Amino acid sequence: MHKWILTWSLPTLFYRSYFYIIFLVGALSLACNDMNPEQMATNVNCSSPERHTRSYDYMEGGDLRVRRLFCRTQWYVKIDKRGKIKGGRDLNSNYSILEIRTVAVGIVAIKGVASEYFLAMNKSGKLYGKKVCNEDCNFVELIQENHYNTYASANWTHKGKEMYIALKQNGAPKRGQKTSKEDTSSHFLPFTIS
Ligand SMILES: *[C@@H]1O[C@H](CO)[C@@H](O)[C@H](O)[C@H]1NC(C)=O
Ligand SMILES: *[C@@H]1O[C@H](CO)[C@@H](O)[C@H](O)[C@H]1NC(C)=O
Ligand SMILES: *[C@@H]1O[C@H](CO)[C@@H](O)[C@H](O)[C@H]1NC(C)=O
Ligand SMILES: CC(=O)N[C@H]1CO[C@H](CO)[C@@H](O)[C@@H]1O
Repeated sequence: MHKWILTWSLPTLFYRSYFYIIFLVGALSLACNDMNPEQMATNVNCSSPERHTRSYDYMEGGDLRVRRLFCRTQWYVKIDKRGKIKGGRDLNSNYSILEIRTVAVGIVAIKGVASEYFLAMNKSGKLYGKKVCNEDCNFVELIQENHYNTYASANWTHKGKEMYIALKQNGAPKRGQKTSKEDTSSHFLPFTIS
């Protein structure tokens, strides 16, 4: 896979085309050529980064970034020790330190470093922590025109609409069905850990 193909195609990455791009990668990859695009998106084993070490370093930090995700509603995404997802403001808390791993082109898995829970969204749009990563843990990461990142479930939609990771004004996670990419509660900045 030549790097220029990725850098060329990523700026034009739309919601509807990411499966196509995954298919393109899948078709070129021996390891995955027996999978259809949806399986590529969902059958990602997040605990074995070796499978996806091809160079997807189009985003700062490459395959694995350790970040705090700061929501435009002024909360950090926090995964507490029992795997509960909520907004936090305490910068001394390790529960808001997240590993953002690229698991396929444009798709990430987000893991709380201290809790060791993955951030997951179920079919109903509920955010929860999951010890063993499955398709609920895969999110499509996009940089929006306003320079904020959005994270839409790679597996679930609601009535054909994407469901986003979002934190409400009070810090509570927002139901996926009620989110949109325009809503400030779904806009995030990935901050490096100082
Ligand atoms: C994921 O990969 C790890 C390490 O290669 C392996 O131990 C584990 O069983 C795999 N899990 C699944 C669900 O395939
Ligand atoms: C946070 O992580 C640092 C470095 O791993 C560790 O020294 C510190 O004790 C942790 N703090 C808490 C509150 O867990
Ligand atoms: C999603 O999680 C919520 C809260 O745990 C639960 O009530 C709901 O049944 C779950 N939905 C699915 C489809 O698993
Ligand atoms: C759109 C999509 O990929 N949906 C899949 C989500 O995960 C479930 C359970 O593995 C599949 O049945 C869906 O097809």
